[in-house]
Amino acid sequence: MLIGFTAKGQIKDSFGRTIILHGLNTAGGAKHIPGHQPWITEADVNREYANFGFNAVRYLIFWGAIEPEKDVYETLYLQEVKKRVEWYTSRKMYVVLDMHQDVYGYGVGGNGAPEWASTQTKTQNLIPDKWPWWMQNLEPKVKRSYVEFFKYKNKKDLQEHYIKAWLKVVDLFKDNPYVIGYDLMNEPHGGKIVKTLSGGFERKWLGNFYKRLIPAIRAVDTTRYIFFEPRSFGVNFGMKSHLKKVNDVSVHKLVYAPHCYMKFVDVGGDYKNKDKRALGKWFKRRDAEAAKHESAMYIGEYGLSPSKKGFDKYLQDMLNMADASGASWAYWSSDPGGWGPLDGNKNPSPILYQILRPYPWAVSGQILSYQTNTTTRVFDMDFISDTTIAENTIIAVPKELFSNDYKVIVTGTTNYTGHIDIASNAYYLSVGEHNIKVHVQIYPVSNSKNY
Ligand code: 9MR
Repeated sequence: MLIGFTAKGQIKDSFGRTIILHGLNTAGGAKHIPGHQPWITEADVNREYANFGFNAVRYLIFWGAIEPEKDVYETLYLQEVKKRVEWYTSRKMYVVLDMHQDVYGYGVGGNGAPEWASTQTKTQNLIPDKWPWWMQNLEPKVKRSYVEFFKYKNKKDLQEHYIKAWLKVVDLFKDNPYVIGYDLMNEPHGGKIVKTLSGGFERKWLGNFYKRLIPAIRAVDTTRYIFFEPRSFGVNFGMKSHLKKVNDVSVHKLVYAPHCYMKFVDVGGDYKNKDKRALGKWFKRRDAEAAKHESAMYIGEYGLSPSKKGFDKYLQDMLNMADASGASWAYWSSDPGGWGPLDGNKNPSPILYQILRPYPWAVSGQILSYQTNTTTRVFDMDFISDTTIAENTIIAVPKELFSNDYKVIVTGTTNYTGHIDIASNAYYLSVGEHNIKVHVQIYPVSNSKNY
């Protein structure tokens, strides 16, 4: 039994509605290209909103793109980010800004930190390219860069510049209510393997880094959510995180944002029963950690190749567990082809139909539970109404799945009005009775295209 999400924190929008985020990471392809912008056009964003029923994006940004030379800030880059962020927020989609990095940074063969933020060492490329990419974290020059950054003591300017880069971003978005939060650092890694795996990295270096970064952001923005991640190595697979309780400053608006990549995704074969058990364990651990941090949970990344046997079953199990936990999520990633929900020609891939499902986009009240029956595609949700919130409750109903209309049954009250929003295909519901338990059921009509 997972810890119900009412026992953890919740994400609320500016109207006080409880929101669940479903969307894509956009985009891995931005890491190494000039300009560092993702592949998307505004029409692609609109398709996510109108056809796929996504209400959110995890948008990748890079310290190295913001401050490519020490003390030189690329305002053009930030303006281009802003333009694209507004493609989402003008549609009332929520944006999580993710300060991305893998393998530390550009100076040591990774992405994220600017070149100037690494000490070059003579040791070069001991790790073969054919190994999983994250094994590059074992390169001595990569390890040393992480240690210099997180140890702080001797190279304080690294973290100070990282914080300053964040503040440039915060300054740009702090008045946009649909920018829901800042994901402080993608997949933090401690460099030293033993220190990382045994918990020392999270307990000291990472925790202390958050203690510097969170107050710096709060000094200028007390409204956005701050998304923070545990270490990635091992925790992505389901190991325990050692991060001490993370505290906010003056407000409590934190979201726990771990990633889920089970071993079979990264280094194993097909999806089997034992993987389902491991997945269950991942959720149990992450749920307990979210409760400890008094934070809602956002699975900032999960994903796999559709060529893996059992990928569909895996995604169903994964998303059923996410619904049971009340966790928000972002699929890795939107990049067309490969793992993407769209193929290289931007046509739906088999991934798309597994990750689309109805969900509570925004609820005027307290969500008690929601789930989708993956065989019948029937969606059920219970919530307690709150009429002090004037905005509609919105339930996402992806048009790509429920193309020829759908039916809704509301029980628990007769005092309500509801309609289907033409632009998004979502169901808009307004309940007139306060503090009562409302049940909503949504089911596709029999001739729906993909049903
Ligand atoms: O999918 C990405 C792969 O193509 C890249 O080679 C790799 C290194 O840049 O990054 C992969 O994306 C990862 C993301 O950046 C962080 N979390 C895990 C993702 C999948 O491995």
